Amino acid sequence: MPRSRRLLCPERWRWAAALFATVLLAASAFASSLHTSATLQPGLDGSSIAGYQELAVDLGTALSPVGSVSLADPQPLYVTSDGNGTHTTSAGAPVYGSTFGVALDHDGVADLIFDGSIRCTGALLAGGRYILTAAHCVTDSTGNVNVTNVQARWTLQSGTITRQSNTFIVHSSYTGNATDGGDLALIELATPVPVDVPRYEVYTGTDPALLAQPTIKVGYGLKGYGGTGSVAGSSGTKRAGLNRYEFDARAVVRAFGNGSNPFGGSRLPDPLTGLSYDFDSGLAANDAFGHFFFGANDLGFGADEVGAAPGDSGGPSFVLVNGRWQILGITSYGFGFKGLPDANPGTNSSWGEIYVDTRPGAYADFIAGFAPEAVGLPEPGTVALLALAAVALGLGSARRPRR
Ligand SMILES: [Ca+2]
Ligand SMILES: [Ca+2]
Repeated sequence: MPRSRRLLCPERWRWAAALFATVLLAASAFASSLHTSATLQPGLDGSSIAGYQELAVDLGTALSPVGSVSLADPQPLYVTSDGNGTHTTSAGAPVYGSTFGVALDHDGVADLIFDGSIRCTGALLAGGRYILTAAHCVTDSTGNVNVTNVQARWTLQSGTITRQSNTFIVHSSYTGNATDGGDLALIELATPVPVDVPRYEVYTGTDPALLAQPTIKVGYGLKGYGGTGSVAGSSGTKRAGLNRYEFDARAVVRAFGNGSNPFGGSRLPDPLTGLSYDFDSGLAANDAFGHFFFGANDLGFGADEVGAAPGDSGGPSFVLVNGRWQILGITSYGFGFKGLPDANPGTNSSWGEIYVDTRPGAYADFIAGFAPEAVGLPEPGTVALLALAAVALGLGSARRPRR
């Protein structure tokens, strides 16, 4: 008889194992609560959500073709912008607690610098070994990895933590054109970052009402003002603001392409692999969805409204799910127009533009292969320990003959 099973037979070992399992579960519960019990602090602006109403994301593909529209070229985006230089964040100061009742601890959102020069944003996933970002941050236009190194930086109240990595895992469906969908990648870290860096889970559900909840977008991209757009050379400061998804990206791309991809892509994105939002000024004239799609009139979050700009790419949009902030989208690309509703014609992160985020929950199986804890599955080590504890408690098939 194997020694391990013999050891587990006596009753005293069962009690010891039960105690061990209890301590294990308690420790695990404590660990997972560390980042949700942060002291609530005032939100960035603390202002109310202007014009917020309960909506559902339109999950259908029934948007009418928009006909002939002068689209500005899409731009793979890299951060978040709004009023010029506003919405900055501070380490150790969770945001929007007064708005949502639960503040977002954004300290786990990393500033990513590839090969010393290209900036994107990423979110540390539960488990502490992987950073979720956009595929276009690490690939060329054919989808092949074209960077060799990244420095990830998290700024905490206690100081700055950096990690280098040269391991990039791009989703196999990514073609190199963000408008095709599949724009997500993982950065693998050789060692987990310290547990005082917050880490996040991905929302894997598709409840239309939840997909349409206000999201907090976080990124290190260019600053700017919605009336004019982004300001070159101004990235590197972490900002956070609000927006909300209104449509499945497939429906939007299809409508603007009158049935096919209008951006030089090779396909329409798969259903619900992306989500789309517009950047509202609060005026009907700049309401992009309201302009093109009958009934889609929503004027945004007023001073809290943000759009994405270069440097925000890969950055997370968080949604509140049962009291926890989870990642609903990651910044992928946007496009403007050569006239209204675009406040400053061209794709330049001005009001009246439309953006598309990847929905990582659509790629839960991919993520689970690396960071299972991030999609609600126990990490492998925990599975092994819990299985051991279950066997110890006599819950396992201890009498099953060994092969
Ligand atoms: Ca709108
Ligand atoms: Ca524009």
